[in-house]
Amino acid sequence: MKSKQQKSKLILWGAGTARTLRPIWVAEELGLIYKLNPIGPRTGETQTDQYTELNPKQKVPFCEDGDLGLSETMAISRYLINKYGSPDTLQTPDTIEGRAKEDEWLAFIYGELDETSLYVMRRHGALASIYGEAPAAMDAAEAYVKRQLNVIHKYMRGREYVLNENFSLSDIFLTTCLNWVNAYEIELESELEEYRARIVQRKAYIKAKKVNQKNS
Ligand SMILES: N[C@@H](CCC(=O)N[C@@H](CS)C(=O)NCC(=O)O)C(=O)O
Repeated sequence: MKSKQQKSKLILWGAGTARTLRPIWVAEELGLIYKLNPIGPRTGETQTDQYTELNPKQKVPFCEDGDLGLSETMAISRYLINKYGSPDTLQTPDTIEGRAKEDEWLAFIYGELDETSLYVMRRHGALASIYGEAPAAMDAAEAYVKRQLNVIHKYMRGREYVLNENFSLSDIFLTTCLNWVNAYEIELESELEEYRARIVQRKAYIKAKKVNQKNS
């Protein structure tokens, strides 16, 4: 595979979570050479002076590429695609309208499914000893997940990928969220489960999943 990457200066930080999987998956789709520092959240590894200097948010994932340091799953993934993507691998849509549709779905999947509902369930479920018990928030977040899934289910009917004919970053975000939904044993409509099951057969996903397990 022809790659725009000359010499590997790419370092990805973080492993073991749905969010750390995303930039690793993107890097695998792009065929990039990278070093993974598989630090995990809540292990103390994000709190060291060295890491805090790199990422004052003390969170994973984080990416270094030469002089550039980047946090935020979406920013890292988009950067890698914009810098190293190609028509053979992954690309940002090339029209303003296409990019707007990608923004729309990424914002919806990340904002509504990930942060507003699935992560709330994680914080007040498995991580309740840190973030506190909140049964009402858990119930509301689960109901909210189901509402967002209904929207996605209707939209995805008859579609191969989120953005029409091309596999894109939106599919990476959606699939990682659908995996998360499965892990919480929330029922998925059969079309969405079929979509998820199809996407997770991608070679790059299988490799990324293995790499991301390093620290879990
Ligand atoms: N908005 C950030 C969220 C990153 C995030 O919250 N990461 C979690 C792991 S999934 C973390 O590092 N938690 C450690 C902490 O909050 O101390 C992104 O999308 O990258």
